[in-house]
Amino acid sequence: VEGGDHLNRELLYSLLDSYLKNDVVSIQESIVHHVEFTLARSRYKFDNREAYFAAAHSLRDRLIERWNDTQAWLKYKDPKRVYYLSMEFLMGRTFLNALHNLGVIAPYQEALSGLGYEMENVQQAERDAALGNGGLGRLASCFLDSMATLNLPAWGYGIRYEYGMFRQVVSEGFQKEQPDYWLTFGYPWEIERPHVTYPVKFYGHVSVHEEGSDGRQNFVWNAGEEVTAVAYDNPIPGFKTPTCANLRLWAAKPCQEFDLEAFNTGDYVSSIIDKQKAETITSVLYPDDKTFEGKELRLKQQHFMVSATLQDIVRRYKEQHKDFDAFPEKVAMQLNDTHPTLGIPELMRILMDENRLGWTQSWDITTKVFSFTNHTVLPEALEQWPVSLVEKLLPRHMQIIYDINWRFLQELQQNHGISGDKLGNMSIIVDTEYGKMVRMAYLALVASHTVNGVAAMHSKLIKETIFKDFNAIWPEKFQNKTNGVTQRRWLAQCNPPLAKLITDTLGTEAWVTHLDLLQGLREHAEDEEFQQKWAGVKKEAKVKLANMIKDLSGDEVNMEAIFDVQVKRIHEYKRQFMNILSVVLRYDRIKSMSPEERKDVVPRVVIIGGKAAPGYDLAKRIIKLISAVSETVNKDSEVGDLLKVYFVPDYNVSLAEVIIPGSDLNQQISTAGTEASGTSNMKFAMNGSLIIGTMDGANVEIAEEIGEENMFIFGVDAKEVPELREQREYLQVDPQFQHAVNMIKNGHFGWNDYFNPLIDSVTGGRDWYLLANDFNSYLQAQERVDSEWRDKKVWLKKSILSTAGSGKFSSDRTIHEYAEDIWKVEPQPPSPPEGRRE
Ligand code: AZC
Repeated sequence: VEGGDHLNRELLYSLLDSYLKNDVVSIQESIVHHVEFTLARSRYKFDNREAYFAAAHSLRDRLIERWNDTQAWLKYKDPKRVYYLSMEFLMGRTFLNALHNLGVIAPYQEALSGLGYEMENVQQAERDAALGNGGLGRLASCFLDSMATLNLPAWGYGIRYEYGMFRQVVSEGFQKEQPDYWLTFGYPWEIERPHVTYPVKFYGHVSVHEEGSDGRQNFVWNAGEEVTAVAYDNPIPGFKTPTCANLRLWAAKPCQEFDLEAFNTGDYVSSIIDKQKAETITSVLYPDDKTFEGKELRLKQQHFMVSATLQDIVRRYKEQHKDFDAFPEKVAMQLNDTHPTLGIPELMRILMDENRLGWTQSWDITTKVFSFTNHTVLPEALEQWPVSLVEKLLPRHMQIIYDINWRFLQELQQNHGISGDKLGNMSIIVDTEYGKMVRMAYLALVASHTVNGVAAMHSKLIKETIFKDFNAIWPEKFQNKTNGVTQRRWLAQCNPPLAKLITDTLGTEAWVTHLDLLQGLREHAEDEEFQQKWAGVKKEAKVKLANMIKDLSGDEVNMEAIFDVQVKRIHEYKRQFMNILSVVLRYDRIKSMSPEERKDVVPRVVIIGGKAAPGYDLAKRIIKLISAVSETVNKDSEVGDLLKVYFVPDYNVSLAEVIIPGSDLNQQISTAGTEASGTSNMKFAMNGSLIIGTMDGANVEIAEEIGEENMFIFGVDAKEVPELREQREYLQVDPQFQHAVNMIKNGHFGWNDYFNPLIDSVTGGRDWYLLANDFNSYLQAQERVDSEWRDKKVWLKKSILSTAGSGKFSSDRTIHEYAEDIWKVEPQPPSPPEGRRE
């Protein structure tokens, strides 16, 4: 269907009626068709993996119908669109999600089983798309699901890394990183767009030309290197809506025409090999989520992503508009942290140098389209690129950044009376011991109309700390958008028994798009019959998790135990070390008990998982410590079933989908003021797992919703943290903390020398994250956990209330707020012409 003025709506909707049929036989036909013609295998003999690929292709066909119609519809309507720019999308698997959102799980299940395949086994053949590190990347993926479900005219833009997040192997307790070459057997969910390509330039120099009668200066960037960006589209189906959004990921390919010269020097083979270097730009995801590393390749990746994206957005706009006047009414761009901030000078460059707009108009447009999200206050994560590097790689962008800064500093002086040190403190460019640096967060702030934090407490903190001076001059720029997660993946798909119980109890499935309805579970929280059903559902999920542990360790775990889970990236501020110290004490306490006393111990299965950044030495030692404690504890026959500890290797989205539903208790124990939001806390709460945690990030708002009395809150307040850090050296160390530390130091779990740096990091007046300080309060919270577990009714009530109170934490709510308060975009449900359909 051609877009524009001549789109025939009648035709569009007759196409909707002619969509591929979803009856079992049609699905079987399409699967078998793909076995034969896409995979070129025999339709009489194919294995689970081939069944997966064929089923995926048949589903992909159905996604493409929706994708094409949604995009044609948007082209016809030409509404304001929002583009979510992110260096990471942690998608996980797609098969079940697409089946669920299209409402075709049952017919596919039947179709597959009719052909002799178990849906469960077929699903397992899919590899995770792990193009992200952790919270920030997974949030982007949850947002895509919500944007599609809310029928927003939205696209995600990112990079198609060939190697995603590394595979973590734990060998003798040590983390080893293995490459995740996830595209080996092809990725059926992407659509290659060989015709959607853009040149992306690097290096070289800028020349100035006087042009026209007014003597206007024109800047021409003569690049030293050019690569081609090729688009790969990933359809993002909304839940039970024809809307299918798009995630466009860019891959780098060598550029055909560029430096033909090199080929004439005689060294043909070297020239080819040189060209291959282009592809390295999109070869690997940087696996560090919180420490900034000023690597040139990373800067190249960032520019590559935003340059291709902006060219694409501008091209789409220009297809339907003759000048740039309406650009801010048609385009909103969200920067997911500062990683895509180079989009700002790139848009300025495109407008000024390629479209001949003046500075004032270009700046006016730029500041109306960008908004930016900050995801952390940890200073080591803040991006600062050396001016010398930016200058070398992107000479024109560096000039533009200087200009932006110059004008900004003028404004500070003239309109805000700022001078001296304060002026220097706010400058985008700063002189440091390593030379001049570009502070990317400041650049993002100056050019964005809005900046937001990701939970109420975090949004308040950024105004008081890292962006204090900016808040003083532009308070209206600052907003909060508390994170959320998609209940489609994190409840409906990953926990079908619980989803069914909720639907049966509420008498409606509407919570799948209106999560607030979960409130309706509150009135059943103390109903004994309902509690029994709830317990049954939790048991089913625990069995799945127990099976996973069995596969991992060979152990049959005690189903009566509390399944106590901490899964997230390994980081000092997240305090996995504090968790394991309390496990050490628990172990020691059980050991010192008489057999009679042991009868009263509440059994625990402690499950910890997460990846350490490959260069993060202390985090790697924490993994080894968990493994060492696990080894000693699990084989101690005196302790037996009362305590087990497991480190789950290679924690990822698919494992999370098993671990989260199966947990009774989850740990969200970061030092107050360090975890911007957290999002697993929301997923756990939705699945009826109780939180033991600090008043940090979104835990604060979760406590408001489900009630502090239904969580196990402990630890100091964020307000107290700065002062406590000052006093660290002089504080009395908790004796139990000292005891646990000593056990490790004295070699109780072996490897004592190896753990010294870890111990040093929390003793002798260091302890930046205040483990010793919070330890006693943490142990008391753990005591409360045990005592409340003993009373099954109390626990079940709290579990039900956790789910009932998690309605606020749907990414649908978050995205709705972004759309209304920041992007000003409206839902565009593909709607039929008057009088047709429904
Ligand atoms: C994370 C935050 O640490 C986490 O608290 C938050 O829930 C998540 O973003 C989503 O907002 N941050 C990151 O993963 N990375 C960076 C650079 O902050």
